[in-house]
Amino acid sequence: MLPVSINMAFQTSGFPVCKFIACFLLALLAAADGRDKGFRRFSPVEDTKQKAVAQEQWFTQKLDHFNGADSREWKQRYFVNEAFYRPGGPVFLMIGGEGPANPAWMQSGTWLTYAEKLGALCLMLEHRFYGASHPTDDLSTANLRFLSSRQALADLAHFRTVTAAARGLTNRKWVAFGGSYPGSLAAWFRLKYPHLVHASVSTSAPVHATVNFPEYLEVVWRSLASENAECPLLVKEASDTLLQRLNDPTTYGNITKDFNLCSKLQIQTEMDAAYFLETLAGSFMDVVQYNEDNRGFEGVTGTNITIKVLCGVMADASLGEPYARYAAVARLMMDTFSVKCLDASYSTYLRDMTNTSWVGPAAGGGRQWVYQTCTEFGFYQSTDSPNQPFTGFPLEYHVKQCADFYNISAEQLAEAVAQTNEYYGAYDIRSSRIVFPNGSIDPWHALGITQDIAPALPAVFIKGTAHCANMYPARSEDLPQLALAREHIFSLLHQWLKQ
Ligand SMILES: *[C@@H]1O[C@H](CO)[C@@H](O)[C@H](O)[C@H]1NC(C)=O
Ligand SMILES: *[C@@H]1O[C@H](CO)[C@@H](O)[C@H](O)[C@H]1NC(C)=O
Ligand SMILES: *[C@@H]1O[C@H](CO)[C@@H](O)[C@H](O)[C@H]1NC(C)=O
Ligand SMILES: *[C@@H]1O[C@H](CO)[C@@H](O)[C@H](O)[C@H]1NC(C)=O
Ligand SMILES: CC(=O)N[C@H]1CO[C@H](CO)[C@@H](O)[C@@H]1O
Repeated sequence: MLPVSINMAFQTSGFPVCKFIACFLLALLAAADGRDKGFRRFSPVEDTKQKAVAQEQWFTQKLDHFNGADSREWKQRYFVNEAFYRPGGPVFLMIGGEGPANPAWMQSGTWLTYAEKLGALCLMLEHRFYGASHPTDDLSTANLRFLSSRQALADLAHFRTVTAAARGLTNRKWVAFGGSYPGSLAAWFRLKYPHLVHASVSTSAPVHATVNFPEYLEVVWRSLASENAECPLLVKEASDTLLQRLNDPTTYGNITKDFNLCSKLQIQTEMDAAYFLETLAGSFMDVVQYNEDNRGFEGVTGTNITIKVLCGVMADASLGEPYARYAAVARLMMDTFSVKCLDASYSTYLRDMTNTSWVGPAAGGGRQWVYQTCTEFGFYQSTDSPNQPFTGFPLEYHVKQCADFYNISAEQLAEAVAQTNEYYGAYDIRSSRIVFPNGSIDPWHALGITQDIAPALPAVFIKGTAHCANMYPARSEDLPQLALAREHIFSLLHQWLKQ
């Protein structure tokens, strides 16, 4: 899944499969547990119960697929579920993303119900540089040059080829699955390696790279408004008030108290203000992105905090002016995640994001994913549009992080993003047997395939659902259109496997 926003404050969501984090929770968790455990929720794999069920296995992988003279190797983690396999059946490959691969997906999830019906062998490969898949000694910027979607696709191709030969599955039909960034990888795997992948389910996939992504917060506005038209207006009023107060240092004592900050608010640069404002906005971004998704099985907590709950707080006049209600939302998030106080300092974030150790505070995925945004995708959820509810974290704030963390300039970033679209085709992807589900509430649909490109490249529109909703296990309270979407995707797979 794609992070809601990148700053560390928000990176929590334990979605190995569907992530795209928000930062708020990360900040919260970091504050609660000390920096070294800040990414705790990135590591649900540590759950011993899950470990017993889905045994981890290791695959010898090349460090650099694009340099025949470099023979260095490393071990990549993967998981296997053979329970549904019937001889002659297809092979399903779940693609890992920008966090640890979570073995919960080897026990639940819609893809397994498809596997059961189709007799598929199920595999999940962790993405290089995330989780326990460490290709290099550390996360230095020099080493991160081996982190890219192209290297990841080549990992998948090599894994697919060698595993198929070893298990006698070379002539089986392989189907790739992924949600969010791995959803894009699923589509691109089929695009670039059509001889290895028969079909792909590319859920909530942002296939179009873009440096600036103000549309994200425009969808947040619409998703909040779909609950209550006043809701985004109240959020806007609150964030404008807060921005004004940031210009007046005499208010900092009150702000520190209102938002339960760990230490007295200090605003020395525009980066400090932007980081603080983004951290607070992140709670809304996170909640909207995952609204009512059935994520509990992944070990995610706080799933009962929905758009309805946040808009309920924003509408509660008994709490005071909108600014006070906004502060109440931040405290509700802290209570929900048992966090004592909020650490929203850019200098702490900078220190964490430049720590290159595998046990460092941002090694759960933050340092790696932001590197990928700076060198491949952009996706910066800026406040540059007038039609969104927040204030104060413009594109420049995001772009400056590329320079601060990795010495990557704005020009390099722009060129890299253009190259990504040139290489994969963005919205003009041409292939076949790829289905693109998208959810109308999910802000990431703004960069996804939302119209059928061709009969063999269909979009599946799910009105009212959030990020990757169709991948989570079905439950009785699911919207009827979500249940229909799952069936529709199944019938496409069923049909494509006969081709
Ligand atoms: C801080 O909050 C108190 C209580 O709400 C208020 O009386 C006071 O004027 C505020 N101080 C500033 C500088 O805004
Ligand atoms: C969410 O669930 C937790 C734990 O079950 C509960 O303590 C909390 O009050 C709930 N919050 C809301 C807003 O429903
Ligand atoms: C990086 O993080 C680790 C774990 O928190 C810490 O022990 C180490 O001192 C940090 N390194 C630097 C350079 O700050
Ligand atoms: C940053 O990059 C520029 C060129 O892209 C280079 O000249 C400079 O030495 C780099 N700075 C550091 C600290 O690596
Ligand atoms: C929100 C969104 O963009 N939905 C689109 C998803 O795809 C269908 C096509 O199947 C479009 O009709 C929707 O507009």
